[in-house]
Formats: sequence, structure tokens, C-alpha cells
Amino acid sequence: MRRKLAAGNWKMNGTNASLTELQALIAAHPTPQVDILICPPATLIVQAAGLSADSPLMIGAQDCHAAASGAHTGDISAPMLADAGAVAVILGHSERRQDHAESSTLVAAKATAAHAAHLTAIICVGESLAEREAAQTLDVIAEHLRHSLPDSATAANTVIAYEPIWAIGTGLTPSPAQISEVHRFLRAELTARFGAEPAQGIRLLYGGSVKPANAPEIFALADVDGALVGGASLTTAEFSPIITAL
Ligand code: G2H
Repeated sequence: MRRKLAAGNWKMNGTNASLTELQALIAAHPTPQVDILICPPATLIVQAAGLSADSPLMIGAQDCHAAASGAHTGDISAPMLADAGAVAVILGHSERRQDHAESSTLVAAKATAAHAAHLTAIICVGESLAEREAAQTLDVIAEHLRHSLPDSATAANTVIAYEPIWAIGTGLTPSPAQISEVHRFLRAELTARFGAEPAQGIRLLYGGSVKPANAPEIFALADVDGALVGGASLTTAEFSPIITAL
């Protein structure tokens, strides 16, 4: 049985003042039935981890370097994130793939580093609108999945997030049939690579304009084990009902 996961990706949002939202979230969900993870900007991880230390809320990061240390100005390694209090890291988000030209091969190297630091890697895959319109969705997903997942991936250390690029921050969401098709495909691809039992344990999140209004319909779908939520994770008022809908 896969435990559901509500993951919030604050992206490049949040200062110390935003930690009041985290305190409110912790207070609103003292004994959640699902896993709750917030990935604030790296500048807030230490404070966020301190605030949530005695609660079930977990703190994650939004990226890491593939190396454990070294001459990489401005970068942060997986062991550093773990040391700061993170338990997970988002990797291969489409904004990283676009803004920083991250390839699937690089994402796999980062995931290997995350696993070595005992972080859960939340690996994002997803097609652009042009790719969907050209009927290339499953090909793109297959490429992302095959090359972004290292052999060290297990149900315990890896989560996959399906995030269609055209649905991110746009208010557009795929139809339930479109989400189901991709999640079924992801499960089949994972089964082919890792075997039925490990593949059954890997959680598959949907991400892209998840809101309180559309969360129940998305969470009702088979093979949707939770959500990676951007904009709506910034306030407890919006994120809390999404958690409750899981
Ligand atoms: C997709 C998602 C979170 P939003 O990027 O990763 O963001 O919910 O704002 O579309």
C-alpha cells in the first residue's frame, strides 16, 4: 500500500516572513493520514526544518548538485541539504530543465547523489504542449523516465512526479483520462525496468495547477499517489484542503 504524499514546491518564493505559513500548516495537520512535504527555497531549509522538527511535516529541497562537494560556485550538494534538515529533493523539474538546460542524464546523476545522501529523489517528467499536440507525450515521458532514473532508485528513495509543462502555473489541467494514461504508462515502464513488486511501491505524483477545486477529482484516479503543488502550496488556506482531499 503506497502512502499518499502531498508535496509543496515553493519555487523561488519565500522569506523568513513566510515561515508563519509553515507554522500554520503544522498546526492544521498534527496527525496527518498522508505524508506532507514542503520544499522551500534553500535559504529557508534550516529554519523550516527546525520549526517542523517535532511535527510530521517534512522539509525538502528543489535541486542539488551531482557532486558531494567541490569547486561549484553557487551550487548546493545533497549531503549539504541533508545536513540542513532536508529529507527529499525535487530533481529534473521542467523549470530546471528549461532554465538551466538540465538533461535527463544530469538528473540521473543528481538522483544518484541524492540517494547516496539518503534523500528521497522526487524526479519530474513531463511533455510540452507542442510535444502533446505532436502525439509525442508517451515518447517524451519514456525518455525522461529511462534516462533520469538511476539504477539506485527504489520505492523507498524515489518518487516520480508527472508534470505536463503546459499545465504548470497556467491554470490548465489535463483531463482525468490524460493523467490516467500517463500514470498507467509510468507504472508499466517502472514494472518493465524494476520488476512488479518494486514498481508497485514507487509513488506517482501529479503536478501542474493543482488547486483545492480540482484536487479531489485528480486524487480519485488510480495510480495517482499524491501531488506536487506549486502556487497553491504557498498558503495554508490553499494547501490544507489539498492535503485533506488526499
Ligand atoms: C508544477 C507545480 C509544482 P503549479 O511546477 O511543481 O506548480 O502547481 O504552480 O503549477
